[in-house]
Amino acid sequence: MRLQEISVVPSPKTPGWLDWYKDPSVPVFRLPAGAVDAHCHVFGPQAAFPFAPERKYTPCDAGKTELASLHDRLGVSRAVIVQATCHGADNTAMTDAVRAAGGRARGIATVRPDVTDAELRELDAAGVRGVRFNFLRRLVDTSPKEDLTAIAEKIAPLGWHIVLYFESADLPELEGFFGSLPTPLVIDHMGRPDVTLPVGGPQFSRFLGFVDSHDVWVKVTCPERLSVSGPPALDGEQYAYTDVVPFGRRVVEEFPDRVLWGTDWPHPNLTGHMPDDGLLVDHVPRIAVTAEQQRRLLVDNPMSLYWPGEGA
Ligand code: 0GY
Repeated sequence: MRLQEISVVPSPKTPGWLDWYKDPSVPVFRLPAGAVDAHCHVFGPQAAFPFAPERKYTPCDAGKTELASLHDRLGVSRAVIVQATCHGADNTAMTDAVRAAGGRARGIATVRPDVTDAELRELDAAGVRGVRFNFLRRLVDTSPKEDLTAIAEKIAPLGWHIVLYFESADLPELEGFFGSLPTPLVIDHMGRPDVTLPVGGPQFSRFLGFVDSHDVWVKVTCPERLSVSGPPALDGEQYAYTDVVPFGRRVVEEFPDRVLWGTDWPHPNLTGHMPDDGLLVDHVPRIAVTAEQQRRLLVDNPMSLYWPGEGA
């Protein structure tokens, strides 16, 4: 059989998978010029960039073109595209999207411990500035700590950082390991707090203490993923994700120079509801209440981490 006759049958989406919101509202809050979406993903498209055999879910397609349109609509200028677990350690969909943005995107990769220096240099040239270590068992098979340490030692000389994704309940067990890592750390989604617990309670205080005593940046992202109160009622009366606001605000107030914001588009693995990305932008002034806090969160902080030395 000739190669062009072999057609790859696309995998069906995971049952219950919700596609990204097709017609997001134009946000009421106007993002400042140069705003960065520091946490988003691309999925495929599957025909061009097949998903990894070891993935734990099969998403819908959500490619670089759709991501760029969303950013135009929301008023986002730059993006940090985080390798999604459905692509395993094949970073080609992500690097293709980063390259296509012509210097206005950076990437976070997933690599294996046997990654070579030449491969890392190639990722760096494409715009990658970090790797992600994922500790969510529903997303990945857990990697041995020795493997993660080996990766950390290989990427440190490039000036990259490590993005950590974990559940708040796992922080006590993981924080010693995190503290041993040789690079700056970036924590996804505020370490996924249980927002039914008090913001001043032991769980979130432990997280804030960890941030305070290490070289750590925090993404105040994913109110839609953390919220128990959920999106607004259909009559639009209730503000979306109210229960997450005190957590985001607390982090922004305590660490104004080390917070990052992002959409998390296309919002993997949400089964209850899919957020209107316009509402996620409107969440920003609830947690960063002053113009100064907003400028740091949306522009200055991500610029200094991902585009050091460049003006917005
Ligand atoms: C997120 C969160 C999730 C998924 C992934 O790479 C991924 O598959 O990041 C999740 O399911 O909680 O940051 O997008």
